[in-house]
Amino acid sequence: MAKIVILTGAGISAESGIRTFRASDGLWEEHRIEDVATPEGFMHDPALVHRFYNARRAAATAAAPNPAHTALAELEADPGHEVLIVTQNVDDLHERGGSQNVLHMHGSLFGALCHSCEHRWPAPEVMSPSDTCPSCGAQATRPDIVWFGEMPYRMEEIWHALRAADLFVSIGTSGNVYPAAGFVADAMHAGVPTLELNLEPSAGRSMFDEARQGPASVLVPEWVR
Ligand code: BJW
Repeated sequence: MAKIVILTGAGISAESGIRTFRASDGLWEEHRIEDVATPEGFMHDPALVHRFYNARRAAATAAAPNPAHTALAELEADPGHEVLIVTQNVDDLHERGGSQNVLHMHGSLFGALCHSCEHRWPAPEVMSPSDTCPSCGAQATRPDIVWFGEMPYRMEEIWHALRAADLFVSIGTSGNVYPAAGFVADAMHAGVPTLELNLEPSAGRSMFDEARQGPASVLVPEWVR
């Protein structure tokens, strides 16, 4: 059975109407990374950070999976393949598209985390700085999101899967944020073939064995079927 590790980024959800980060109309055009995507930004102005993630949670809830998400679910359902989706995305469109083996390395909009006792629970639609942790009662709740300077989730598991893979595929990511941007090099060093599917060449394009350019809703179903 072929083991396929698939890294996805904001580009796979773009055609579902979810904004990417680094495009000219991307989220980082309107928001300073330091303000909304670092622990320091959260300590400085938790209300601002909650507003940013509340708006993105609402946008993700209103969005629907596109043909790229559903094609990956079809691939996973094929008994000839063992598929692991490692997503940098904090939306739930892979799951709603039918994928089951999904690892959210940068966390989820739909999770809340207590930074006092590290308890996790489903996030309410709207979070605010006055929310209290259902476990310890502290007024120390934050979205369960991996910010800059924090360790992405389940890295050992990801590296292990990468080394054991028969194919590594990267979809809809600019290759600017580590450690995900380093997965192509990790795969290459392990002798795993690599493929990129992206609207434009990523920062790591030259390391991929093959790269195809175009919208994910076209490229991914074409590759899967
Ligand atoms: C389409 C499309 C369509 C559009 N079809 N495609 C120097 C060297 C190495 C590392 C560092 C360094 N300095 C600092 C660091 C560390 C830092 C980092 O990488 N910084 C860089 C800026 C240099 N990384 C971290 O801090 C990470 N933690 C860490 O490193 O811990 C230590 C560690 C040590 C050792 C091992 C392991 C760890 C944490 C990073 C957390 C990232 N957080 C964010 C925000 C939180 C989540 C959220 O709010 O959603 O995650 S940043 C943001 O970028 C978000 C994304 O997941 C991430 C990646 O973005 P993505 O998905 O690639 O989106 P875009 O917009 O960049 O690209 C979209 C792409 O899609 C484009 O290419 C388009 O062409 C394409 N596209 N439409 C197909 N229709």
